Amino acid sequence: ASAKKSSYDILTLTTWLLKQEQAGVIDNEMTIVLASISTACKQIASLVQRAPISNLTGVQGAVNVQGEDQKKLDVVSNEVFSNCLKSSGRTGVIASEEEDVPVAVEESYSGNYVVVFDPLDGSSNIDAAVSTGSIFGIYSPNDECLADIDDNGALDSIEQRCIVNVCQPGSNLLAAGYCMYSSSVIFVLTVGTGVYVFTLDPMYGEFVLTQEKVQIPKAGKIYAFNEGNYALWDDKLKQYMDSLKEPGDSGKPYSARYIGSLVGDFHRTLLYGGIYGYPRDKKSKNGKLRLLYECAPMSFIVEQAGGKGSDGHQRILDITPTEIHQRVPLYIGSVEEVDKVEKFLA
Ligand code: P6P
Repeated sequence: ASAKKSSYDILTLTTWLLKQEQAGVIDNEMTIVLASISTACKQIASLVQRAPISNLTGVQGAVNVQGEDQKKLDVVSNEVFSNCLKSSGRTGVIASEEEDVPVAVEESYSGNYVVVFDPLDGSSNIDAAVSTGSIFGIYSPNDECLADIDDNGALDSIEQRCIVNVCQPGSNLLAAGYCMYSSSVIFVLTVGTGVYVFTLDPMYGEFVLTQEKVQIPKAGKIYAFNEGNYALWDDKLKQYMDSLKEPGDSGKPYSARYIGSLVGDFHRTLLYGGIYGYPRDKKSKNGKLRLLYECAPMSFIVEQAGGKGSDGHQRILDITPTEIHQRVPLYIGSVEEVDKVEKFLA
């Protein structure tokens, strides 16, 4: 007989990971990498929540490879993420939004996963205590590609091997997730068997399972675009945007919601339905968001929830990066909403 569910039948992330390992969905090394990522996210959550107290708001005074002013917390979050991954001993290569090039991890001694991450996305919101988040994706090493190149003796430097390991299409992702630092600290994860949501219980510092096998609504009347860029958009995109403002069959136009933090806008879209978009424009020919550690992980998650991630014409997960900080336009959310914008852009 199944054991009676006690009121304390709580499933923590740690227990959930061990169950996936026991079921053969992930191996022990992946379990440890994901546990180390969740530890990094808990540390970043506490840093973010106390930023004004511990003088961690404001800029670091440096510019990153993206040409963006690094916030103090960008730098600290990157160190926290990198240190947790390195000390896990299971990662071979890490690539961060905050690092110019991928880094080979010397400390790894068992397993050599490739981890890509944006340690603190939306950090311009920190000083106003608005939602931010960490985004990550995990690959196996790109052995096939390395073998081809090795056969031709074309590859010599460690750095080049790291770049080859990292430049894989999102369809190769084994796991992806994000941690949102908001009114709750929410850890969202997929290992290819659906999307699971965990909420940090501050009473004892554990992520607790609060939603399983999330399915995004097939359609939704909320759109998240920065319409301040409207004048810079293609005419077809302007026609799409104008169409959202017409009452339409339902008699009600869409609602605009824009947090200015991909993790916050994405999480609301995942649960309520709708669409988030960061299009290309006359200034930014490929849009703003990075394929490797923003668009691909989010697209893996949304597809696992029955949604769609597109660059306006093709599936994000089918795009192979040619350089690690490559930008792509992003339209992500409910299938019917992404289909609609693709039709306008065709
Ligand atoms: P804009 C944050 O810098 C970010 O990368 C995403 O998190 C966010 O959705 C977007 O850029 C906001 O960009 O140009 O609208 O301020």
